[in-house]
Amino acid sequence: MRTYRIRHVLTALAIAALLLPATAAVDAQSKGTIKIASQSPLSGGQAALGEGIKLGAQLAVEKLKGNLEKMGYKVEFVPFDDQAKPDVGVANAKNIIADKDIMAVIGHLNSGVAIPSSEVYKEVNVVMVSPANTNPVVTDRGYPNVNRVCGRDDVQGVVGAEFAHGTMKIKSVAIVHDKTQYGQSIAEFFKADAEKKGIKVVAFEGTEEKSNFDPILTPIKAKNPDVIYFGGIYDQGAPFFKQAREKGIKAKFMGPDGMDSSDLTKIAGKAVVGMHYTAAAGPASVLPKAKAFVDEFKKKFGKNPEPYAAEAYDAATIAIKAIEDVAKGGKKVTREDVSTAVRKAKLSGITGDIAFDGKGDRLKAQYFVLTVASDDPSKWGDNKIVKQLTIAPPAAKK
Ligand code: ABU
Repeated sequence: MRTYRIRHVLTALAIAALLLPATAAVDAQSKGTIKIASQSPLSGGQAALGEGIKLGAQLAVEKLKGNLEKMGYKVEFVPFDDQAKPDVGVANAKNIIADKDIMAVIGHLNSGVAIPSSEVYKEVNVVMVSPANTNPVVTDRGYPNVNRVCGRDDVQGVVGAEFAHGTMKIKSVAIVHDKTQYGQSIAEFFKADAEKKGIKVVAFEGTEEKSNFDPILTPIKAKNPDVIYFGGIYDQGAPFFKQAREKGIKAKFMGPDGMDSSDLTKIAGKAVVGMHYTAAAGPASVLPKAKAFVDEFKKKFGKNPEPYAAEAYDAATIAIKAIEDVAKGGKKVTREDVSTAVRKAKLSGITGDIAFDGKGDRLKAQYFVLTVASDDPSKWGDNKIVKQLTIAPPAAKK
């Protein structure tokens, strides 16, 4: 009788032991998987900024996924490498929309990649929150699923021209761009406003050349402009400026936020010390609420966050909170509902207050003019802010 009882109890305990963990596991993931993707260049010459975007988004997902997990979701972060190439971004975007668990994309770095990729996201309403894409077309298409937490080039170009005219007092400029949707467009915005202010544009030229800039620099040297402005990204701008100095060109150097990476000084060294560049987002080192982020980023990844990493953190935070809001209602989480929730989101983020207008532009974006302070890449965060502005996006054209 006693043996029977013991056996009975042991059997019951064994069944409970088998059932309990299984039940707990089902509870933790019973609602399925939610994935948040990033797209940015993780290989090639622009990987410094692209990796920063990935890591900023990853940090936010890791820190903030707890509430969704408590609700029964498994949360995953899935980074994609767009290689700064439009065709690769679009191919990744097709894979992203095919994975029905992906509810949001944080990206891209390059507007020329974000614009065609977001045409794909739009097909199924996957929300994109961009940390870095500044070309006006990104949001001017009026897509309900496309948003950005950074500023716009039609404002950034004017901020640069205003600084060149009002502060630097320049009389002439040579403008070179990289022929991309971003680089050519920011160069055109800068040019239009510089001309309006009476600055003489002595050259305006596009190039895809990456290493030998002599054919472009020789005629520019002959024209002896006060400033050379490069509309593009640092991986091309850095060797361009380095060769300009090596050639004995005395002009001051300027560029847009595409120059905003520690790799600019890693490649160009002393040639770019003292150059001015505009930024369409705040340097994390001077954002009061980003201090904990900077410390945590350094501790976890062993390096400083590159520009746009903090914006990627905020972009991912908005996406996670929007998913949470949809899930809280007890409804099935759909891409459409997440997209709607992101557009209505209000976040007191590490880069400041974020809310979007009807087109997905940040209501009050920050713009900066900075001066490169040192040829030491580890001191990129110490670049001097010489101008700081908060500007609303231009009103939508009717
Ligand atoms: N805005 C910096 C990255 C360049 C781009 O928007 O294409």
